[in-house]
Amino acid sequence: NQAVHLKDYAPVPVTVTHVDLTFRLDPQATRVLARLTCERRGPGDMVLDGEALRTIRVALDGAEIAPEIEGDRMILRDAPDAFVLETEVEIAPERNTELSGLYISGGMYCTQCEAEGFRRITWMLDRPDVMATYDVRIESDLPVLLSNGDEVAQGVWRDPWPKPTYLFALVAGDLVAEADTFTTSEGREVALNVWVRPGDEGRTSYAMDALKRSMAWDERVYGRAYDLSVFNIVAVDDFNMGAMENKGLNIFNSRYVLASPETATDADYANIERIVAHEYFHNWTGNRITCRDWFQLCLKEGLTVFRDQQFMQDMRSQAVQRIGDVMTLRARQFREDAGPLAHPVRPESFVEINNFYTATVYEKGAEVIGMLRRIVGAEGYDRAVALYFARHDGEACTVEDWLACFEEACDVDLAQFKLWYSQAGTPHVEVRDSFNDGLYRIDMKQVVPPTPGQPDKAPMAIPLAFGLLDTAGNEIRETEVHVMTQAEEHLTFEMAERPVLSMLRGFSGPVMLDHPMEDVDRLRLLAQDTDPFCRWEAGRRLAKERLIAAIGEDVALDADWLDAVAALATDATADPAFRALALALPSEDDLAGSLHEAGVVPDPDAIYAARRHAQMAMAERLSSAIPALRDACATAGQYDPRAEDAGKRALSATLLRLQTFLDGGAAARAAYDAADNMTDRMAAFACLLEAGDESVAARFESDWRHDRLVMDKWFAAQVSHAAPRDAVDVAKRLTAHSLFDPANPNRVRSVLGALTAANPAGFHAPDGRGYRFYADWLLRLDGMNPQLSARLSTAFETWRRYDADRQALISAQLDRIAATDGLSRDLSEMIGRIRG
Ligand code: B3K
Ligand code: ZN
Repeated sequence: NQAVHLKDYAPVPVTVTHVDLTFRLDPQATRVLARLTCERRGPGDMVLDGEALRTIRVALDGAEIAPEIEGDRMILRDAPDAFVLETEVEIAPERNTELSGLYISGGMYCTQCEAEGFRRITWMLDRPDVMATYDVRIESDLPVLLSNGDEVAQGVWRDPWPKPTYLFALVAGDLVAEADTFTTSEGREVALNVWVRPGDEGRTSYAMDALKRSMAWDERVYGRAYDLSVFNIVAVDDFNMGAMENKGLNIFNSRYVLASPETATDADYANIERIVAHEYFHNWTGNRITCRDWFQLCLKEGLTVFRDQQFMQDMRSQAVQRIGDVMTLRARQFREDAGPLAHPVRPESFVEINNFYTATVYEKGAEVIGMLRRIVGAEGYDRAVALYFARHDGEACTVEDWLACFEEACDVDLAQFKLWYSQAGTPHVEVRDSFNDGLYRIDMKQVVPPTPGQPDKAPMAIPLAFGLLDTAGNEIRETEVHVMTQAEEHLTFEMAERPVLSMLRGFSGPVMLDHPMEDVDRLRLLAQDTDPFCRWEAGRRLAKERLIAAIGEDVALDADWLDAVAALATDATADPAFRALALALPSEDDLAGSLHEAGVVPDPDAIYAARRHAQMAMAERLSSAIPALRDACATAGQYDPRAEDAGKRALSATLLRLQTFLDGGAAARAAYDAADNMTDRMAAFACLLEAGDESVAARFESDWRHDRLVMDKWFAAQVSHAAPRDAVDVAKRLTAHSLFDPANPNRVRSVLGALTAANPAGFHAPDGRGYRFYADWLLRLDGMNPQLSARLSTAFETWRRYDADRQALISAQLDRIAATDGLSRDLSEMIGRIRG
């Protein structure tokens, strides 16, 4: 298992400019005939990639040749300057359990080629800097035959836009579509289709609506219009990730397409909106301008996540969206950055590239774009991005190409800023402020912690947005951005009285802020800050301090804090979605991470107990108000997935959770019976599971057995809301359920992912049974689907946080996995990095 290094990048000596493919589809023996139009660009051998192919014939300019094949490579020596290489191979889509390349899901053929799946379809230069036009012919009796580009005849497709292999797609099946059209700003009529299996046709309208809004938004905000006459989306049940941006033929995990009020929650609707937008936006940031090599992955992913976040802020509430994005960043990326899997936004080496589709590349990559925009301003950003599109359309680019557009368009020097791409680890920013004799002083210090392979770090360029309030809560200095570049800096201001500092407004940089503050000042920010992120953050800090103080102790929670919580909960002028966020306590994993940062070994059971204790105190404080508050959250008329009603349902669900602490589930039972949509039903279901209701799971199952996506929720909820001492047994029992299917990644994640992500006290059972159960499954899954086992293995990335006994138990499981014969490249790289 050889590592690939960024520094070794070299362009290909012979490239492919056009690909002509014919597929004779068969589940066991699909024939793929390829004609590659090749051109020499420099001296050297042509080395093609192929994996799990049965090679039948190879010909150069029509003459059959005996190819030199070494493992997964075919080497062509002394190739002429221009030639056509023909190959014929056989593959077995039905046996493809890795879900990479061409496979079958729910009776339909589909493909997943990013990052290196195309080589499992045919011999090719399977790398993103080789961009070719494609002609595709699909031979099959199936009624719907799709590929990239425009349809020339039934089953015959031509993609005029040069693209790398990873954007290739093919779908064939018995499918039905919701069809619509969109006319671009350039006057192009585009046929839009969302393809699903018969039976699912009533559940596509939200995805279609999101697609049309995405197309309009990208024209309006980025000036980018669509460039083909058709845009197809296909929903498949078995999929390793969320979705894939193949040119003109996006393939989606069905959970991010299908929605109806009865079957999907508000969170599902929001995810559909965001992911449809994300994949669509890739058409320009990823497809038209792609990555030179896989080290540049953040060039398309960080930027496209940033764009989908902007889109969601425009479609929904800016404040709520930003807070949610920061919560995700902290929960996934800060966690990654603090452990053995920490890596730069642009990694310098990898063994298996699929292991680097991470929160760091995606979410921190998006933060880096957001910081750039803050530094150069909105107009500068627009100029730089316009230059990027104009200069690099049709090219495979690097981070350097991207930054050069900013340096030229905005006349800035980004040499220090570039460290964000190469230095891993979350910077700690320490802020101390003081007031003396009319002078207010802010002292700032930054430290970037060591990460694997990077013991010493240089100071970063960190945009710190801040504002100042007076002690009555009025803003006396509006938001300004200070770009910190030194390890230590200070700012001074002349003022009549001591102000209250609102620091890191809008979460202006992906850093950990250490800014001690008196409770009264935090309470002021919570009540009055004009920056909604800092308002929420003040409440979160207060809650975290109290929870941490309560861990392992039986301390009463102070009235000031509970009063502030109650004031927010009952503030009818504030957005219900914001109130729901402000009432939610930091997660168990968040608390464990904070304790570890502070040098304290986290105890998962004590954290669980402290959170329950705080929730009980909140419930008691709010008890008399809850029924009226929940009534005020009632929505009028039909279920509407948009943010306004979703916010009311979110607040209502938060309150129902608290009420369950008081009434043992009586209100939740009524809510379950009354629910006319899946959001309310799942909220009540969770409460009832936590209250120990014995019959609700069976009732849910008999109502929804027939529905795969709803049953995923049923599996996940039971594990998530089990009492910690039962969680592993519940998970075990569910993996033995007749509807548990290890070949379906969604179903696997709904049990194994829920155990580690949503029930940490259960997973970390002191006797190690959670670790053993989990490791057994990683090994079993690895033989079928290495991308899935490798992804799931990240549950162990926090193992060094825990006590010596737990570390020994986990370490034994990691050793056992590492010692297993035939481990995939994916999982063995992950386990190696996690063990450190
Ligand atoms: N580009 C794909 C992710 C591919 C993951 C390959 N293991 C989806 C996305 O980010 O839009
Ligand atoms: Zn993406």
